[in-house]
Amino acid sequence: MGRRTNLALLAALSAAFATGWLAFAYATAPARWSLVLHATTGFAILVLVPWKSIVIRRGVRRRRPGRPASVALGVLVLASLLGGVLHATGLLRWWGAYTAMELHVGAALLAVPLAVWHVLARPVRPRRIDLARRTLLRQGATLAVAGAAYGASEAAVRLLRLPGQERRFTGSYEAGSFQPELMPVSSWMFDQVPVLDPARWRLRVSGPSGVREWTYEELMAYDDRIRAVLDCTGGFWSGQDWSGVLLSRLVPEIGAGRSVRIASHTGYDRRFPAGDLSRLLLATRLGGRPLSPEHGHPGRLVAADRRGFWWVKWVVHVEVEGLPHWLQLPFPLQ
Ligand code: HEM
Ligand code: HEM
Ligand SMILES: Nc1nc2c(c(=O)[nH]1)N[C@H]1C(S)=C(S)[C@@H](COP(=O)(O)O)O[C@H]1N2
Ligand SMILES: [Mo]
Repeated sequence: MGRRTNLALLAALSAAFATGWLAFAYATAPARWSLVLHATTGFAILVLVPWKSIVIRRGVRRRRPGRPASVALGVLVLASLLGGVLHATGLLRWWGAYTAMELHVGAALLAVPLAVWHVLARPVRPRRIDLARRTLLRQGATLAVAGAAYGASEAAVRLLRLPGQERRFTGSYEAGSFQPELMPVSSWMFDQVPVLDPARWRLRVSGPSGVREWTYEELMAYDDRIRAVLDCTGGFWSGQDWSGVLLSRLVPEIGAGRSVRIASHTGYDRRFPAGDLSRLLLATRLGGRPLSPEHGHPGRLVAADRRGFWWVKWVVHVEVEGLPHWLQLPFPLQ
């Protein structure tokens, strides 16, 4: 019994972790489906709590070494669950300088090494009987109860008109749309805002056909416009009017299979497929005004339909490469 509870917990925990990141990878419909699975597997952990508490009581009596680490794991998983629910309901969206979503993901990340240790230090061997019909039915029932709990939580958010009803399909909340001075400023993790001198700044465009350096003034002469939503994985979205120059004007025709790496002054970078160039804007203006340092002055990328972490700020380099675009970490490290 305890064994199967632990295995079910392992499955739910892994699924919640994977689907959370999957949702972060999209700014389109798959984000919604990932989040339905995510919330369901997240709630499944709560459904398993009564059974797990039996395992815990037994384990605590045995006084196994490393018990504080198991307790810390419990605290972090519960903190993550709480952060997720606070974000989704909108009951508490900020905790000091951090959003509930940042705490949600931060606690989950901290829990990973403890969870790996816990499973290695208290191994549970799967048995053939775990695939028996009765067991699968029980796991299915756990998922069904979790799904119902999620459905009920979404219904409650609407019925009680909690702020969560305003969320976009990615779970993000609107902030400062078409009011650039109210648009939140965000970094993926640790990047600091550099202040760059536009007179000395250059945009270096390089590829097989050579290198061309553009000045700020030259780029400001363009007025390609895009209205787009920046949807930050930190939990906010903001619609704005951006203008600047489409990358397809700066980069000569390149074959499919090639990719374009957009790099920041800070070293932060993302790689895009060649086919995206005509939809990627190197923005020099937000709402008709030059960018502020925080929003990427002198130039930042606008990548409509991609999550905020693709919108590289303080761009200094556009580099055509022979590498396929998917040959990069799915998320930045900086
Ligand atoms: C949400 C995730 C989990 C939390 C918060 C958690 C927490 C705990 C705690 C507090 C204990 C009792 C103290 C101790 O023995 O250190 C414990 C025991 C145990 N856990 Fe977990 N656990 C989790 C998931 C898992 C998973 C995924 C497995 C294995 C696949 C597992 C296997 C065990 C085992 C075998 C014991 C010892 C039972 C005994 O000695 O009688 N746990 N867990
Ligand atoms: C310990 C692992 C995790 C658990 C147990 C968990 C569980 C949950 C729960 C219960 C919710 C609330 C759902 C609702 O009430 O609608 C939630 C929301 C959310 N989680 Fe997680 N989560 C975990 C890790 C992650 C990670 C690693 C990410 C992203 C990388 C993530 C992204 C999200 C997002 C975007 C939401 C908001 C969904 C919405 O507002 O509709 N989660 N999570
Ligand atoms: N160089 C650089 N560009 C970056 C980031 C970063 O950390 N470094 N963060 C990204 C993330 S996660 C988001 S959501 C947007 C935020 O843009 P904003 O500050 O203009 O709202 O910038 C993106 N561009
Ligand atoms: Mo972000």
